[in-house]
Amino acid sequence: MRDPGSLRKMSSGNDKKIDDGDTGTGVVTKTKPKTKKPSMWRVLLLNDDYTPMEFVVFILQRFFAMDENSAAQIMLHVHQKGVGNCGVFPYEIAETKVTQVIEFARKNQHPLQCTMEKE
Ligand code: TYC
Repeated sequence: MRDPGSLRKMSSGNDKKIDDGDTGTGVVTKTKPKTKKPSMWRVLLLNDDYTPMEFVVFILQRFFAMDENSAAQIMLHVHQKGVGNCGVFPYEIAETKVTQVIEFARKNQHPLQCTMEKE
């Protein structure tokens, strides 16, 4: 006898149910999801000897939505260790932030460098 209810219980999510007749059993095949979650990218700030500390704190507040304390903490970390994490974003957002930071630094004649790496 047909029992569509049991077919429903056999599968989930991405399963395709193929009714193979009237036996009440089904063949379940897996299909790959057609969308992938975007890979995430870490935006990094690099230390240099010339960019003023206050400018770096301002950058972190303006482009990474940090409060002044978090921004100062990250800035000091970069100052001491040479590199620091500003946040992790989907590729295009990370790329935009890197561009904005570098452009803003250049406009203010600071050599600040910002880059990104796959998480
Ligand atoms: N090292 C800089 C100074 O002493 C400060 C600085 C911090 C520069 C972080 C860049 O990403 C940076 N003025």
